[in-house]
Formats: sequence, structure tokens, C-alpha cells
Amino acid sequence: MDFERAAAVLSSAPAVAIACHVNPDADALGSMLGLASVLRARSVEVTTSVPNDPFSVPPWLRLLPGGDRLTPAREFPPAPDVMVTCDCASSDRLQQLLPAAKAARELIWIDHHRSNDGLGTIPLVDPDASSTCEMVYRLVTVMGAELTDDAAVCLYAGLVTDTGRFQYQATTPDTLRVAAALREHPFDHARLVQALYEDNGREYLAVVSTALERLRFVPEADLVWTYLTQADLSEAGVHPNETDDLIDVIRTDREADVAVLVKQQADGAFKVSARSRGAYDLSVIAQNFGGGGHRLAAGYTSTVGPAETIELLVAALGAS
Ligand SMILES: [Mn+2]
Repeated sequence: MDFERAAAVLSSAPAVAIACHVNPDADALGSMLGLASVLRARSVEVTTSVPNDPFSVPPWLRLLPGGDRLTPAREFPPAPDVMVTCDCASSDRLQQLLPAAKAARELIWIDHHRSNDGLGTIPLVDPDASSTCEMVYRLVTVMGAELTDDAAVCLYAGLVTDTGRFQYQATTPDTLRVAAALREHPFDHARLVQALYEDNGREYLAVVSTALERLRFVPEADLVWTYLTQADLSEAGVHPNETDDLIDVIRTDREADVAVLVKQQADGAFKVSARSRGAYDLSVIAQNFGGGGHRLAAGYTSTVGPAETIELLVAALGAS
């Protein structure tokens, strides 16, 4: 991996455009805003953007410094001299910002998804890294740049969420050392984690109840699953992105290795989120369905209904 080359490019660039993936999570936004803060402290002109159209951001973004300075995607530089992408497993995750990435002279692609097929003149892809935020921390260290207090809170947000609050396999001693270094900076981590994990509306909790009532088991595949339709979400007044953490409830089922949530999107297609306790490499299976992710956490989009989606998945698990 070329951290030195990326550091050299970022250290000499007067302007840097940074993008993260569509429907950004805390790792995507945190890594982008963390790097932006470090570069701005060095008087670099920084543009940050998310590809979502219409432009929408999660409510906890208000706690990440710089979150109020995002540029709408249509105003993003069309051909940046230096561009960075954060947490994008594949180029299509950039959606309307992809042409800018293709036109950039230098493209630093920072990511930790095993299924990565991203672009980049300087690809920094480490599937063993806990998070893109941990990789940005390493990059800032290689740059010899000062880690700002604002960057610390941004990077900490991604570190906490992508490690499942320091529970997942990718949480190494190094991850914890990075977390400790970030916590040396003054920020209210308890308030941050509350905003990330304890900020559900009653409408969302009602949707959780619907999903749990429908829980089904496929013993021969060691799999538990449930689904939500667009009607479930729109009747409750819940945005599909608000249900991103619901899979973490499903996966607590002790009887199953694989947990799956099938969730209908606004365009009618079904987003499939899958988690394994260790028996399967889900990144490979998700890739075969046109998606991607990590070994134990992956996802893809299905154009058939929930029951048929699970049938196809069960067949793929059996063949893997
Ligand atoms: Mn990530």
C-alpha cells in the first residue's frame, strides 16, 4: 500500500476534493470529514460531498465538525486535480460523483472492503483495517500532519461504528491504540455514541416490531431472516436508511450463523444485508449477486421478492 505516495500528494496539493459513498455511514462521513479537517488546518482548500440526490444526511452528522460544510454533489469540481474517496467498496457507490473521480488527475482511493474493485491512481485498500477512519488516521500519521480535535471526533465516530463498538474481529490492538489516541482529544464521546446508537423514533421502533414478528428460520442453511417492504416504511414514516442498524438485532439470534434483512428500496428493488458468525465468506457470495462487503458482513441488491431472494441466497450458501 502506498501511504507514502498518498501522503506526498496530499502534502503538496493546494486543493483536495473528497467524496464518500452514497447513503454514508459514520465511517464514510467520519473519514471524509476527519481528513478534511486535517487538510484545512494546513490551509488546503477542501471540498467534501456525498452523492445522495436528493441531498440528505443522517441526524447525527450535526455532531461531526465540518458536517455543515458539505458541498452538494452537482457543485463538486468536475475534474479535480487531487481527489480522495472514502469507504467506497466499488466505483458505483460514488454514483453522480463517479465522473469527477474518473476525471481526477490523482485519485486516492481509501477503503477497507474485501470486495473492493475501486479505481484510483493511488489505491489504499486494506481489508484487514477495522475502518476507513483507522486508515485515515494512519495516513495523517504518515503525512506528519497534526491531528486536529475536530478530526479526532470524526475519526472516532467511524472507528466506534465500524467495529460494532470495538466488538468485531477486525478490532486489533492497533485499532484500540488509535481509539485511545483519538480519545486524548477533548470531545464528548458519550454524547456522540448516544446520537449514534440511542436516537430512535417511536416510528422506527414500531418498524422493528414488524420485522421481528416476521422472523423466519431456514434450519438447513443455518439462517434467520426477515423483511420490510416500502409500504411498511412509508406507512410508519421511516426512511429506509434509518433501519441500517436493524440487522444488528436480527444477528443476535443464537440459533443461526447467518442473519439477513431484506429491505425494499424506494425504486422497488430489495437491499439485502447479511451477517455471518464465521461459517461463510459473505463478501464472495454478495459479489456473486453484484454486491460486496466484508467476510462476515456484506450486502447486495435483489430485484426479486423477499422469499425468492432468500431461496437464491440459501442455494448460494449451500454451494459455497
Ligand atoms: Mn467502513
